[in-house]
Amino acid sequence: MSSEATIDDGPARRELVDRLASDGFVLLHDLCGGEMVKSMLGVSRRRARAVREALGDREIGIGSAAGYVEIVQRSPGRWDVPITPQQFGFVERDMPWWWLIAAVLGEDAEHSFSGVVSSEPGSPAQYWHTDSPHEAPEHRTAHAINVLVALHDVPMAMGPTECARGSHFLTNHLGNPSLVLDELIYQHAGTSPSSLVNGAQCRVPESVARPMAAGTCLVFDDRLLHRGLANRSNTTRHVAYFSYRRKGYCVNTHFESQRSVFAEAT
Ligand SMILES: O=C(O)CCC(=O)C(=O)O
Repeated sequence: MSSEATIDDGPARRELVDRLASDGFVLLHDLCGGEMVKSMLGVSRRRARAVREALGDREIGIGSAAGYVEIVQRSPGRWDVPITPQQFGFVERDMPWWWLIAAVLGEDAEHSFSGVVSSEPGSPAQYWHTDSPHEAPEHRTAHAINVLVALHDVPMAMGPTECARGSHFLTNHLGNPSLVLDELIYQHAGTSPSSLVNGAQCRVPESVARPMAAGTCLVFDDRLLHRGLANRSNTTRHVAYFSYRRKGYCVNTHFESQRSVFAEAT
């Protein structure tokens, strides 16, 4: 896959910045070392266990508005538990991907969300979606970037994240009146790489999903069409995420609920 790379300095980094702009994603192999990954996995498992215990057997729907501050079910069996960089034990600007965030969003980029997404065995593939809307009818540079970190090896059977190459150029509902914003940012069965080019002269964006070795990072533009694939293995898949925004960008479709599992636990 052309969006894979290892990083040295200067030109290699420049190429990754350019590829993130053109493809909408890059895959960075071995970016996080074994100790870092082990520590993140430990923090993630402990936090997810505490939150799931507090949730107990209460029903929780799909999507951020139906969730809690501490947990959202993104799709059936796919749980998003927020964890701050501090809880992970990190200094934000020391993260091995920070240079890429700063190159795209600026040195004053802000952390917006982070946590772990855990997909249970049997959880189905998500519908294709974006994470936030375009800001203007013309194509602008990214306003938000996500970093997904494989916390263990994620073979295809465990359902890595799939990306539609270059689709961030096509998800602009402000420039294309045939697109419905809610069908892009909230998961919707009718949204797919081919639905973006319905009736248009351009090619359907290529769908790309690759196995991820522990410590590999997938970095993608918030406006890119992507989805978590089905977990067909017998083990829960854990992927940490770190989301960043350009200073001043404040649209939040990610965590819309105000209620706490701990406040409501009896
Ligand atoms: O689980 C994944 O691989 C991606 C999750 C995701 O894109 C989401 O829940 O918005």
